[in-house]
Parts: sequence; structure tokens; C-alpha cells
Amino acid sequence: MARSDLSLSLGVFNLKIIALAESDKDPNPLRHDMAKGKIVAGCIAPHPPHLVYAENPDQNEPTSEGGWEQLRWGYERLRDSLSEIEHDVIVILSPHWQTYVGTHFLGLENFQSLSVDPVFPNLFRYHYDLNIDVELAKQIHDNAEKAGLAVKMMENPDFRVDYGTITTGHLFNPKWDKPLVVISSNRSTDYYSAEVMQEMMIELGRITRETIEESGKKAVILASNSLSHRHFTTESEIPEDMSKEHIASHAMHLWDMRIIDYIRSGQTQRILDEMPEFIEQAIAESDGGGLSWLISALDTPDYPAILHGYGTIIGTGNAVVEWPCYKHEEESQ
Ligand code: 2X7
Ligand code: FE2
Repeated sequence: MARSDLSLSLGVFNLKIIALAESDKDPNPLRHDMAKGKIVAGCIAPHPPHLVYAENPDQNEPTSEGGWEQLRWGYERLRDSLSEIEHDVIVILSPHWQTYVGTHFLGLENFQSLSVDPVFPNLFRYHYDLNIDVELAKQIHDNAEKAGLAVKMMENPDFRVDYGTITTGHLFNPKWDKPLVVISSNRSTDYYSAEVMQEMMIELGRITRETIEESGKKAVILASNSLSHRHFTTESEIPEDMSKEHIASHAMHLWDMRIIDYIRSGQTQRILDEMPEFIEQAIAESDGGGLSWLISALDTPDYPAILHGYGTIIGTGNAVVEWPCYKHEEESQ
């Protein structure tokens, strides 16, 4: 055997010995090469279609003279705040995708259609085209199924995506350049009670966090909901006439301020504790489960969240909020 062939064979032999020694330590060394995934931020990202209407994007047919600026500036601040924070995927739980038998996940790569708000067709006729991270959606689905939750992948190509998902998706990322995972609301508050809803959403939140960690991906997660949710029953002649906009009642204002105080002072456990009363007395849109799911997925944070904006929309109370997990990574490791 020539000298160079011999040293090549010895080199290969050495590599094999090293690989065998390594495989004794860990049967799957590749697993360690994949960085642990994480939730980089969690947000309350409300979805009244008025906010999209007021922005006049090309995708929406009706046009406006603006309006609801406090909230739209809040969304601007949220987008700025996360513009430098790397993330691969946006996970949304929407209370307007209502699935009475279990929690569903959008399960096709792409959905396109026209979304019309059933109550405000004069404000929202939006042509959407959104991409789904089916791999992550299916991983969360499978882990939830293993944990005993009722779940289903939505794989009907003609399925019309709800306006809550689309409005939050647009306002959080108007470029639509990141894939989504979209989770339905199983309406367990209506079917059972707020307490049952919370138990399920706390479990789904834990599973969402653990699955994102396993996936190696970086995610922003969004609870798409208003706070107090008492609507006016009539609309003003010019919907964007801000002289007509205010909270529906003093009681609704007090509830919103109470929840915002907990949000800003890092008391998320108190939000979970008071959720049933909040839902009942403020007709809160967190009845859809999004806020309980979000708090659980963030591991019930005790650091202050950032309130980017608060405002009312046809009488309902809405807050744009960010929990900046990326600033608290060391503490949680
Ligand atoms: O879906 C909504 C909402 N949550 C609040 C206000 C107005 C319209 O739609
Ligand atoms: Fe809503």
C-alpha cells in the first residue's frame, strides 16, 4: 500500500473511533447541534377591523379618512420594538375562529381568499394571501393530542380564514413576510365555563412553549383579543368620526385599567386568577382563551410588559401589549 493511501486509511479509522466514542456519549449527537427554540416575545394584538380600515392598505376595499390613531400608533411602536428581534414564525390564537369540537390549527401551506367582516362589511373586505408553518402547527397539534386535548388540523383548501387572524396578522406584520401558526378558539367558556377554558388554555400554552423549544425556531406569539368587549349597538354615520368614540361604560374602563395595571406590574398570575370575573363582568374577549394561553405559554411572567397603546373601538377596550421575553432570557435559563 502506498504511503499516502496508508495515512488516508488511518485517518478514516481515527475518525470512526472518534465517532464511536461520541456515539457512546449520545446516540443522537446532531440533536445538540440544533439550538433550542424559544418564544422571543408575546403580545396582546387586538383585531378590530376598524384599524385596518383606517390604514387604507391595498388589500382592503373600503377606504377611510383614518381614525383610532392611538391604537394604530401603538401597533407602530410594537412593530418598531420587535423590528430587530429575529423570529421565524408568528403564532396567533384568534377568538373569531370558533371551533366547538376541540382546538384546530391551519394545516395547509397557503390560504388565499376574500375576508368580509360579518358585522362590519362596510369596513372590512380584505384580500388575503397568507403562509403557514405547517411543520410547527402539526408539532403543536401532535403534542396537544398526546397530552389528551381534542385537536384537528384544518386541511380544507377552501376554508375562509377568520377576520381576527387576518387583522392581527396585518397589523403585526403588514408585509406578511413570515409564516404563521394559527390556532382556533374552542369556545370552552360558552360550552363549559371560564374555569374549564382556563385549564385547557394553560395546558395548551405549556405545550405551545415546549413545542417551540423543541422545534429550534424563534417565535412571536399573539393573543388576538380586545379587553372589555361591550359594543355600541349603532354605528356613527362616519365610522371614523373620533368625536363619537369612547369606552362603553365606566365599569368597562375600570376593568380595563385593572388588567392593564397587572400587565404593567408583572402580575400575570392575578390576571389568571381574576379571569372568570373579568370575562363575566367586562364581557371580555379573553373568553376565547387567547390571553390565558398567552400567559401560560410565557410561563406566567412576573416582569412588567410594555403597554404600547390603549384605545376604544366602537366602545370596546383594546390594548397593544408586549412581553419582551428576549430581555429576560438569562433569568429563565
Ligand atoms: O372583533 C371585533 C372586536 N373585537 C372589537 C371591536 C369591534 C369589532 O370587532
Ligand atoms: Fe373581536
